[in-house]
Amino acid sequence: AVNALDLSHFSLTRVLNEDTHSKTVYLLGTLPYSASNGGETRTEPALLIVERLHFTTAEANQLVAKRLTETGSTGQNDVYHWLRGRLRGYASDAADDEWDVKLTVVVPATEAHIRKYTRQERRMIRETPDIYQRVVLPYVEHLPKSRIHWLYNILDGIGEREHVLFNDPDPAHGFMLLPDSKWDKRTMESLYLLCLCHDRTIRSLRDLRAKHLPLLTNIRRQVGQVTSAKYGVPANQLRLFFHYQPSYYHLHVHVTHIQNTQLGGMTVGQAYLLDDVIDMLQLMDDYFQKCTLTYALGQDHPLYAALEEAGATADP
Ligand code: M7G
Repeated sequence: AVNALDLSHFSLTRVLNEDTHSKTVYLLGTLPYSASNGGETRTEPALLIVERLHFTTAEANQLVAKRLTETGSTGQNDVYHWLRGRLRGYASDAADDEWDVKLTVVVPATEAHIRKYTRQERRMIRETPDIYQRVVLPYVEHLPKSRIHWLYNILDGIGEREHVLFNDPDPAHGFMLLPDSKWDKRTMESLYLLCLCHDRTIRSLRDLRAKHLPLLTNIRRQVGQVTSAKYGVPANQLRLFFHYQPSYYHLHVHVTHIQNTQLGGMTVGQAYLLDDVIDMLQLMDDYFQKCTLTYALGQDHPLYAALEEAGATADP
């Protein structure tokens, strides 16, 4: 026999955990319960796990037309616009300052944006220094500068200036620190900041040399101090890393709270710890010019076809 549980009698003792990524809360409480053999009802300790369901395709199709209401702007930079909104029939009795969804609008959206966000198959790439020189570098050099307008806007003090947390203006080893647009700027466990260096000549990990160590160690030292003072999150609770391939070819460091385990951008072969990179450069000046980088790449990525043609997707 199945016991009918009446959750209206659940009495909360405490919240055990919250997973900001899977939108799940783990609650401990008590619940009146009788064993299936018809014993008496007793109040037992009960663990309740509540997970917000994701949008189904049917819901996604209806979302904007039928359910999205009361949107309000929270910011803009170049073609990126951020809003928050309410969903009809979702949290109708939420307090006035509570929002149901965080929205990002890219308009006008380019082919590159559309490809980046379209579900696609991925393959492992082994990018040798030779393939980097022949395939990747020419691609990076021909990317329209408009792709990183948003980033130069920030460095020039035009975009998102009210959000900048720290600025060391030194042209060689200085950088800016501000919230990444993925962060809701509220949930400490999903803290996500972005470090943009002022040097505009470093495109990615591949360009890093020992001469950049003062920049990297400066970031290492200062970021923790800022997050400690501002958010009470010290350096040993932060994960600092680079992406390869990045979407934007101007060197930047991702800064996330250690509890933020959003796997998307932190997987092996995509994320390179700042500390490891510093160590490698201390051991070897031209490590990133000589190494083979192995990473997963979507088949719709503009580099994919050329990399396949060059043999970078072949078995080792
Ligand atoms: P990436 O590794 O080049 O690309 O990181 P990814 O998006 O594939 O991870 C770029 C980072 O910059 C990402 O974490 C983005 O969320 C963040 N980002 C992108 N844009 C367009 C903006 C923006 O306009 N403002 C801010 N603050 N962050 C952004």
